[in-house]
Amino acid sequence: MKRMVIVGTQWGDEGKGKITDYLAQRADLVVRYQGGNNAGHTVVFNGKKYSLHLLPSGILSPKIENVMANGMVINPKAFAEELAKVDDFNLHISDRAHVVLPYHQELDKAYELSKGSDKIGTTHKGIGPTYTDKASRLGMRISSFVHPTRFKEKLYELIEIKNRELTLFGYPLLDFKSIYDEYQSYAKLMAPYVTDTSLYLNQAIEKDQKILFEGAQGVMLCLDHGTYPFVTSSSPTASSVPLNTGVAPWLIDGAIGVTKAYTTRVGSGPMPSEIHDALADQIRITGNEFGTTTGRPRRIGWLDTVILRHTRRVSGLSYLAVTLLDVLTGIDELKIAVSYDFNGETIDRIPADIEDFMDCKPNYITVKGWHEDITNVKSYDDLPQNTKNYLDKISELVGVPIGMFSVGPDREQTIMVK
Ligand code: 2SA
Ligand code: MG
Repeated sequence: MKRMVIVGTQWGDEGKGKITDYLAQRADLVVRYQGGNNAGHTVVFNGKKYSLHLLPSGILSPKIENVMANGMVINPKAFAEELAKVDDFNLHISDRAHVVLPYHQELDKAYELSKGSDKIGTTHKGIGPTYTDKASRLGMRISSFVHPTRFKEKLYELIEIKNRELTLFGYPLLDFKSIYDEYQSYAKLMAPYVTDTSLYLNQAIEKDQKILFEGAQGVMLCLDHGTYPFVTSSSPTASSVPLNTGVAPWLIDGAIGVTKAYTTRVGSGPMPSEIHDALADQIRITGNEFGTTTGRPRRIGWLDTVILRHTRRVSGLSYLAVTLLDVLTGIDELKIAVSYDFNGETIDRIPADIEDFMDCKPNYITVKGWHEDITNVKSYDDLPQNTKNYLDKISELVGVPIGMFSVGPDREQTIMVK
């Protein structure tokens, strides 16, 4: 399969960066297609740990062409900071992606504050307001941002409008001149990389090149198919790739569903299989479950296959890559959610209304855990029988084969299942 999508099947942080990095060894291009610097992808390269937020996970390899496609929202300041940390890379930025500007971050905070206890728990990176402006036709495309004169004109007009909005929230007014002066330098830095990436991708496809489309966040955070309103403002599904990159749907071969061996969530919103006991703390520490972008502790829960079947339906999944399997070592019994009890009815779907989803209580099955150290296994056959049983059970319940699993952060700890 030449053109595959890496999809987070839960609420993000499934280890997509690690899986992308592993598969990128055999890819020609790595493409980010949605979100912005709300993402946090940890990649270990030559023994050094990198936290990527905006740049695609192939950026550390000089052999790979990296694309930031039209579906992304790009914060120029964050871009400049991240670019300074890498060298010897190939990068192409879509002229149709949208720019995150300082007022987007201010408005992100203002909206959250005004929601009080119902706040989403966003990353405060201005992602929602930038996509809102894109839909309201008040956004700024990268093409205008890097243009020698249009950026100044458009920014001036937009700041006038946005200052009115900030005034309503009692926020200080933004100063056009200082933002323009600062952002102009980022525009100069970005300009050489800007191109029509749909054209570029379609040319790569004509040359039969191998492409990985790297999702950020996870399907449960999808604006359409996730736990609305506790979602991000883009679609992390495989089905969003054609729109967000300008590539025909039938030119994409399949999707790899990256699934954590348990469940985590950062930010507010329901999570039926959440656990709060000492075991949750143990998993959080062992799995280093703290946000890459914000450092927030992640909420912990059992694996929930209602969610994974939902993800399979709404996104499409060819096979699963089960990550962080080693974190479950030493737990006597593992629970897996297989359906929900919803007002006395057993259901296998996610209700659309968040109030109904909050009423869903998971029904679990219990499987035996394992105590053997699995961090050095080199194949599926090397795994203890109970670990194999756990993986087999997940595959059976989700109806998708397990193609890969990982038992640690290093490349050698990601293993293909033959
Ligand atoms: P936003 O900022 O508008 O996208 O927030 C809306 C919701 O989406 C969640 N969200 C995430 N959840 C998990 N991981 C994300 N990326 C970072 C990471 C997060 C971090 O990889 O660790 O460092 O805290 C991510 N990005 C957005 C967010 O929590 C809200 O629930
Ligand atoms: Mg992450």
